[in-house]
Amino acid sequence: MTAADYQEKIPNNVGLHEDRRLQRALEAWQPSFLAWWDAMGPALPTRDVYLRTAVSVGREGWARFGFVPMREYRWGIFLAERDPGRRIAFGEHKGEPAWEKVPGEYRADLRRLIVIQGDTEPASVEQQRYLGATAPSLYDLRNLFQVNVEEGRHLWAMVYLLHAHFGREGREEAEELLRRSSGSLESPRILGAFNEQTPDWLSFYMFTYFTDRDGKYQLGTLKESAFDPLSRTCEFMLKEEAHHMMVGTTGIDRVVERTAQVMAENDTDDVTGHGAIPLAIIQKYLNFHYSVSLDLFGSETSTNAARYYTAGLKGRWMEERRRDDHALTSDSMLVDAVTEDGEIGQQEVVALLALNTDLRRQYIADCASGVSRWNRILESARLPHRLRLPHVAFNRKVGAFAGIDVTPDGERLAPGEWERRKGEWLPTEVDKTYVRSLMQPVHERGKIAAWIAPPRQGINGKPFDWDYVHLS
Ligand code: BYC
Ligand code: FE
Ligand code: FE
Repeated sequence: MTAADYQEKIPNNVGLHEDRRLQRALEAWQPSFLAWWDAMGPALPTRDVYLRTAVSVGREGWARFGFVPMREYRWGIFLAERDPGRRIAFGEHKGEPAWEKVPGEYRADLRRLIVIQGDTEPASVEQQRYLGATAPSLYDLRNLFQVNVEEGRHLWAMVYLLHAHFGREGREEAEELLRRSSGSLESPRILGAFNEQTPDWLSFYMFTYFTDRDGKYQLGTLKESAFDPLSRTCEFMLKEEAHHMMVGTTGIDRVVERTAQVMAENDTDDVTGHGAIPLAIIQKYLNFHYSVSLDLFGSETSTNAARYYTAGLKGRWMEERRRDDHALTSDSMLVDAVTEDGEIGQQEVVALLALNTDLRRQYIADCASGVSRWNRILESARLPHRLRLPHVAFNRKVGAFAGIDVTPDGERLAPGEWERRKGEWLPTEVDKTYVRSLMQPVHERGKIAAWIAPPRQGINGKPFDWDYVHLS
């Protein structure tokens, strides 16, 4: 049951051929998707790319690798295997069988969650559209395209749920997902970070490290959903997400490694003369991507999140490993807050209201592991410099800290000071221009740009020195 039927127009393991109406609806959406891909997807012309394609959902061999023209990528619909005995793990329906259909009373909330999730997927492809033209190597170019096609598949995953379970409204939402676009003034993408630019490869690695990681945590909570098709979809998406994390983590590793090498060899912090990226600029990019990604978790206290949880729509990270009543009506939690006299502090609230904070904290701990990793690279180069995560209140636009200005250390700034000093902490036009000046394409097999170290490993057992992408 798990292998996809590749004879079909839309590869799937959901028995699409058994539901003619749904199949026709998705087949009608497919040309819109391709038109969007042509207009908003990767701009660099290629003949074919060495890509992973999901073909099954089993533990082993769920994907196969091969050269494919990107436009012919088989974006398919895959749900993790169904557990017929699955029960709801939290909220007021705890212990009841998971739902195969959307309960009427939760239709609007579920639709909203699926639309928000679906909106981010094509947004990231749009943000990364022009990066191919400046790839530091064919290996990196291939990874960019792998991320792009999989985010395209994640869009398919959400569109499938909308078409299969939300009727006409779902079909309209599916059209809207292709109509909004990243950074547009008239119809922007829904969440802030997805309207920012990803103009260079340092931004791309930061995005895949910090913003795709929000995806990991949000998908992890939707995987707990009582709505079983959503749960199974997210479970499978998480498999692909691991590669996106790898691209970000090792991408930043390699930038830091190269910078550290130039610093150590030349005994200087100013690596610009050697075509590397100064640590100070890396830190500013980190500050930016981390803080806009923190915003993606919503407000510290949220009645939306409480409602989703009580209804069983969205759980917690690792819900089943938590040792509490999974209802959270009597527990309390300390959340970040700004006190009445304007100090950064904490406030005690009912745990149910603190779910965004709970998830954000899990995410922050995970982000910190990357920073330790990059600091180990600096350490082995015998450099005293260290990278760090800025304070949780730094540069926030959503939630308790949206109204205050603080330094990366969390110190309050006097009015006007933020405007004057933000260039110390966030990338300035000068920084961005410098980074962009380094973004010269290296599209030759086995070669790599001077601002980044080569990867330790290639893809799927292939060496770094391999023709991962055939340009046209
Ligand atoms: N920008 O009650 P609150 C991924 C809105 S990434 C703009 O705290 P809630 C991926 C909010 O909508 C994962 N607006 O919000 C990564 C609400 O509006 P209304 C994406 C924002 O609902 C890389 C109001 O402010 N998936 O997969 O508790 C590449 C009050 O907020 C923002 C999901 O997000 C923002 N940043 O939490 C590709 C999962 N934040 O109701 C893909 C689904 C909040 O007043 N989404 N607002 O009109 C959710 O679970 C929740 O909606 C949120 C927000 C966590 C996003
Ligand atoms: Fe995704
Ligand atoms: Fe992703």
